[in-house]
Amino acid sequence: MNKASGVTIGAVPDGGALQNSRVPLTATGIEIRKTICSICNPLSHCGIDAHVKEGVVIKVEGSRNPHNDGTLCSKGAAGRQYIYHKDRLKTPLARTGEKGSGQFRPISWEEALDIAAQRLNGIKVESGAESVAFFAGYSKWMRPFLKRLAHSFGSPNYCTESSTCSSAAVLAAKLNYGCLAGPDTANARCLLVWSANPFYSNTSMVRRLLDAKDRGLKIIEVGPLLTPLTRHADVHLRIRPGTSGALALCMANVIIEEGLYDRDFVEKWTVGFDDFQEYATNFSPKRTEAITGVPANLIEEAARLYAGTGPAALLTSASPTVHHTNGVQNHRALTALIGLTGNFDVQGGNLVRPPGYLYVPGPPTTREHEYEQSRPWSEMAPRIGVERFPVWSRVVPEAQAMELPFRIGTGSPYPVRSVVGFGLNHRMWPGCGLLYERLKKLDFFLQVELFMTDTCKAADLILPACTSFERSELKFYPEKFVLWTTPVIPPLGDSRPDTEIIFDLANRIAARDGLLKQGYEANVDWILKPAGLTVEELKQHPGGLALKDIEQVPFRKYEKSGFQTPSGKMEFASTVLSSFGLDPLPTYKEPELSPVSRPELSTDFPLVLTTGARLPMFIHSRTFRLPWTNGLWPEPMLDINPGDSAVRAIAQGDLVLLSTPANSIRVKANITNIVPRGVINIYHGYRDPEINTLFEPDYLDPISGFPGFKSLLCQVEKSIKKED
Ligand SMILES: Nc1nc2c(c(=O)[nH]1)N[C@H]1C(S)=C(S)[C@@H](COP(=O)(O)OP(=O)(O)OC[C@H]3O[C@@H](n4cnc5c(=O)[nH]c(N)nc54)[C@H](O)[C@@H]3O)O[C@H]1N2
Ligand SMILES: Nc1nc2c(c(=O)[nH]1)N[C@H]1C(S)=C(S)[C@@H](COP(=O)(O)OP(=O)(O)OC[C@H]3O[C@@H](n4cnc5c(=O)[nH]c(N)nc54)[C@H](O)[C@@H]3O)O[C@H]1N2
Ligand code: SF4
Ligand SMILES: [Mo]
Repeated sequence: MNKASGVTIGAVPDGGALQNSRVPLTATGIEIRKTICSICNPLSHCGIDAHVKEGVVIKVEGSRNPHNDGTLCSKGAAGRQYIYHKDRLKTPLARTGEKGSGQFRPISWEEALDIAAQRLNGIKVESGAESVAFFAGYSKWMRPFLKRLAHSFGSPNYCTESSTCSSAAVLAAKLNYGCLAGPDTANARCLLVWSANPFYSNTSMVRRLLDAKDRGLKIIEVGPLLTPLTRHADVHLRIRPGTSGALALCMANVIIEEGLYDRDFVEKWTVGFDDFQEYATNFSPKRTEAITGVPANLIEEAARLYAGTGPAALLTSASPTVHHTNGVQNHRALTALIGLTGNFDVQGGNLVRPPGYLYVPGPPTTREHEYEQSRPWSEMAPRIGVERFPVWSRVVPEAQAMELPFRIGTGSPYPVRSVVGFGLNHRMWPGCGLLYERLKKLDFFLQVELFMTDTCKAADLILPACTSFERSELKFYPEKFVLWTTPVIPPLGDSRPDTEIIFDLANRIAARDGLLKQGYEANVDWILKPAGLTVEELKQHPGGLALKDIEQVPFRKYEKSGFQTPSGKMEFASTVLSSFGLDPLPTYKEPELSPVSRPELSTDFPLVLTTGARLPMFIHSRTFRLPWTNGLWPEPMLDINPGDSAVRAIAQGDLVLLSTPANSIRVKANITNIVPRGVINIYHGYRDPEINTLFEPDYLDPISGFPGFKSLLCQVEKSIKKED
């Protein structure tokens, strides 16, 4: 056992690699090496025991650590197909043909980095550093370093995939409380799951959830779809997509009317309650049933259960409540329930935890955020998105990437001439064809990727990145242990870790940043300083270090330090929104395209479309190319309720035409009760057809800039032949 300054550390309990394996190791020359799977999100990143022979991964198994306890999901189990896929990029490539033609020539790293430096520094001299935007796709591990590189280069325009994920929910929570507060499921008596399906999206959470259920946890699920969670839920509120705000206001109304709210907290620690209370009276259970489709008695039951079974926690997700043109206000309305019922920062409610590292909440504290921003905003040009989404720019320390397609190719207020993308996938954007066309117009598009994707074809220069098996990274786990991985195999071909590319670029385009000059490990040490950990020390423990004796974070911290909002209190009426001339209350507005807001469209588009619900074997655009995962769900299909298919004479597997006001695609129909009547569900990430062509590129929430991926109008018709 070791004592670092912040925490006590010890080896992570491990079932033992040898025990785990059925392979006779010494006789075969097979070694088991520890790494992590980073195919999906940072709350997962399961530990892997990689069986390696002669530099090749021949098998993967889940590490028996406290996080994934020997398990892997279908995506992780297909890890070898991911690492060794034929589309892996293995050498730097320079464009030779027309943009988009896919014609490139292999070049050396030296030449590639020189080209990058010459172009980026040239554009900076001609048009200012802000003309270069830096972007990180779904991968998070390189983000702190990329952000620092962008700011040290002088550009405020660091942006990420979080322009469509998570940040809007964080923004909403910050407007209300000044910070996020996550559910304390282990100690809650009631869990209100507002649109999350951890069975598919966060599998390592599920064991803990089911354990809590066994202990008597009451579960309320909100969401239009039937999910594996539904059978464990005591109440399921099956709302029409995009109406969360109305449902939450109605629950608040019931809770206030029945005196189930926490008067003391509300009086001492909130502002705007009277206006909120009055506004919520517009949402009677009957009227809300008409808006949301949820029976009035179920809404009342859920409100009483949540407010009456304290402590109660609220579990939300990164996207379904905020993938709407009314997303931020919806999310504000539903997170307001936490304070209203006195469940804020109390045991078994929603806890404020110190920020962890890379989206994993909890101690120990690091200097990640201090590290990232090497230059204050005031010393840089205004960020992309600041004019259209000023609230975003006030609260979220990034540029809003949904504005990129509109800003490239215009000179106002300054030109955006270059993009440096780390895993930029244009198909993530609504109306994604526009961004692709704009990327082709850039003076210089540099893309760092694992695979030769469609987006790569628009690039001038492509640099090959490697997978988590081939690199070193720092990983904290919610189960209070930390890992520093070392490569289990050498990078494939000439590929390199993203961080190596970032630090090599830094030497050429941000040479004045003394810290970046010191290299990757020194920078991680700098970030880790407050935790009392070092890379060197972590290297000695490939299975991970348990972080023990971490100081218990106190509850009700606001009693000492207030809330980090302008008023110092929880804000039912947001000071920030009102300062931008926006409605301070979490008012409910219909989605821009809904049967209520656009009744004139209802003949042509009578159904509501929700897109992108998660499937267990896929993650975004990543695992469709793997035979094992693809074999589990080989064909893109839309989900349609039997009632809606019957009136259209659609049979299971029929080819149908799915149309929205923006576009139409052809796809097969899957008839299922997973979707309620009047709602169509389609999964995202397939390449053909690409569902993000069904949206206009500016179908965005005016507060956050998030796309309305989960509420749109559509029609489904039987498609007789391909040409009709
Ligand atoms: N296997 C897998 N796991 C993933 C991902 C993946 O692609 N594949 N993606 C990761 C990422 S980036 C994210 S953001 C998360 C998302 O993770 P989750 O949010 O847990 O998953 P979803 O399936 O998108 O949505 C969950 C539920 O939200 C409900 N819902 C849909 N529309 C609405 C609505 O309008 N209002 C309300 N209240 N509910 C609605 C649906 O009932 C749906 O079942 O998953 C992460 N994990
Ligand atoms: N219609 C619809 N669209 C959606 C959504 C939806 O629900 N509906 N969900 C949205 C949400 S919540 C999200 S999070 C986004 C996700 O959107 P994306 O960012 O597009 O997600 P991915 O396809 O996982 O990753 C992008 C690219 O990163 C590359 N990559 C993977 N690992 C690495 C690495 O280590 N280094 C580098 N340099 N590249 C790497 C992958 O090969 C891939 O091409 O999609 C959004 N789009
Ligand atoms: S893809 Fe699966 S195995 Fe890999 S980290 Fe996510 S849940 Fe774990
Ligand atoms: Mo996401």
